[in-house]
Amino acid sequence: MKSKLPVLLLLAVIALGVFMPEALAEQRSNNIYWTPPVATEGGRKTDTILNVIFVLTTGVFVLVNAVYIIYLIRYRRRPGKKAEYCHGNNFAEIIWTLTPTIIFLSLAIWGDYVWHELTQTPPPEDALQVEVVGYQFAWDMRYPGEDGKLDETDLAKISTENKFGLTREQPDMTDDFTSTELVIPEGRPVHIILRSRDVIHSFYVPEFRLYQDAVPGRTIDWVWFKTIRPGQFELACSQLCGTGHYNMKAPIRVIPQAEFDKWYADKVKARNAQVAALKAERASVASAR
Ligand SMILES: [Cu+2]
Repeated sequence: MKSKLPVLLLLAVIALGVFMPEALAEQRSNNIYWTPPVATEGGRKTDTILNVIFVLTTGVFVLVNAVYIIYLIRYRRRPGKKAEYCHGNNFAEIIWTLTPTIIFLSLAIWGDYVWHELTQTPPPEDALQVEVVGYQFAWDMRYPGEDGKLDETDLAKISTENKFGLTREQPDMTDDFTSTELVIPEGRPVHIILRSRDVIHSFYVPEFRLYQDAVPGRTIDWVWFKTIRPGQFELACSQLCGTGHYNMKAPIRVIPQAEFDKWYADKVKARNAQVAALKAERASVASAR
């Protein structure tokens, strides 16, 4: 008797796919069988490759199976029909070897070109620099303050008092401000300086088609992207980094430039006030001595 196990397994897998999509993708209510709508220029390029490969493989799949089924029926064993011997066809063999070779090579070259473009091209001059630091179990963003650039850091200087490892003499006097959400002006290149304070984390935003590990002891400075639409996204750590990993996330807000400018100005103002208060406090302590 034939075992029914493979059939039962197949049915179970199909049932999982049909009845459980909500459980697997609780954030998404539509289009759950495809990638989430893209939100960056680079992501569009990645998607084009993905779509072309998908169409290509679907076409080949249908074609191969159609030929297979046609031949099965047409050349099946029938009474009175004798099998014919065929040694092969050199021309046909050259064609079906060359065609996939050319397709595979083109895909590899194209993919490599886009990969190079997305990861090896330096960010544009006008890119907004934001440092994103992962730690167990949250994200810290550091934005350049009034002077327009991020203060220098040294990984060896990271401590509880100096959590970004700033090299300046009084790290708490930095003009840079921090944020627990990643706020991005729409359409402007954003250059992410990625670091980790403890273990390996991962900067993963599906809508940006962006995935990069943050490795302790390293400063990763090649991630940059340009958004193409406003929206609310989520930065979720994508490397199992400990017990709180499931909750290691930060909101991402892509907003129009004007709205961003206002948010930014408010943050700079608040930071400057903090630094001024700190300065005054220090001065009064010094004069009391
Ligand atoms: Cu993590």
